[in-house]
Amino acid sequence: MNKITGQKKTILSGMQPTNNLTIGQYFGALKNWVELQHDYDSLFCVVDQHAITVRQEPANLRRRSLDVAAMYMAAGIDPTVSTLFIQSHVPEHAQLAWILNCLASFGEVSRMTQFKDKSAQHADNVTVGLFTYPILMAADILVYNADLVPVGEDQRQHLELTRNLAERFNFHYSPTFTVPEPFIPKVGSKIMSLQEPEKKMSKSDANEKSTVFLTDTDAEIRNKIKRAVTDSGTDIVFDAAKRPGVANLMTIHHICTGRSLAEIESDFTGLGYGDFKEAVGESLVALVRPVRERYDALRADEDGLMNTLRVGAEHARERARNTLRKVYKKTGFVEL
Ligand code: AQP
Repeated sequence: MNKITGQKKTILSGMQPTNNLTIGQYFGALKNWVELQHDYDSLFCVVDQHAITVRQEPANLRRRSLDVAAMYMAAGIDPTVSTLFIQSHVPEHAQLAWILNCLASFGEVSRMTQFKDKSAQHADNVTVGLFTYPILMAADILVYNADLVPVGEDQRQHLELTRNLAERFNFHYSPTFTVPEPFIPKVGSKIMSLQEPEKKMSKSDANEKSTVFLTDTDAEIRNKIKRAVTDSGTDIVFDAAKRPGVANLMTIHHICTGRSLAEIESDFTGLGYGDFKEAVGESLVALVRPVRERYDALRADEDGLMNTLRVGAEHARERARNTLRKVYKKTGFVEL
């Protein structure tokens, strides 16, 4: 029970429509959303306003926002159970973000490691939006008084900032926001690139061989796994520090099959990387194929998708408006 609202606990999460979703997003976040949605009051959004922190082609952004919403449903998000919407349809997120911007210190936001990484990646276009993006993320979460935020490991630091901002507002004004907790899965919270296994798998990676997209065909998946970088060893042993490539493939196989890492080690004793990669490829194909097939059907019905998003946005707005009204009042803005 949430102490402030007195209701079922709330979860909120979102993904950026910067490209098709990968198995990283699926294992690190989406799969958990699907499992949690029945036990929590759940809101899932497509964070298109986050996506424009780096340059986007407008037609691609529009199309990908719908692609991502359809993929949420294909993975198992049920819009009759969860609230599914696009971030820019609920302007209260950006409105709350401004108030939080005025509470956050430059120093604490400067410490965000994702900003350091992304500003190096996009050195020709380091926008103020990229810098303050974690504040908008804090607003996404706090505007619904979310208790729990299911995310991958890379978002832990942003969640900590969100907690600090919630506590600061509650302290300076009066208790208003729920201080959210991260929900980070024990396995799958960081799926690594297939080509550079010391780096996380990322949907914007210029090298498509690094990434398995949920829209990839069976042949593409098998091929990418076959070409995944491993090491000069031969045995299948889990050692994330010394053999990150093999460890990553073992993690993927573990999530797809439910076999423990120890069972996988013993299943492949005496066999080489070739046999192992073939098995990983097949287990991944079996997991991705039904998701991709559902996605193709859902994405083909754009009117149906738009209706779902309209209903979701109306529901989300009503809730966000309530929080923002309280925040404006406590901040000292004149009510009309
Ligand atoms: N490789 C990953 N392993 C586990 N979890 C991951 N997540 C992302 N990549 C992995 C989790 O998925 C959620 C949505 O992330 P996002 O798409 O909003 O943004 P991101 O983390 O910036 O993902 P990318 O792929 O790196 O996107 P681009 O290339 O657009 O920047 C988050 O909960 C994240 O933890």
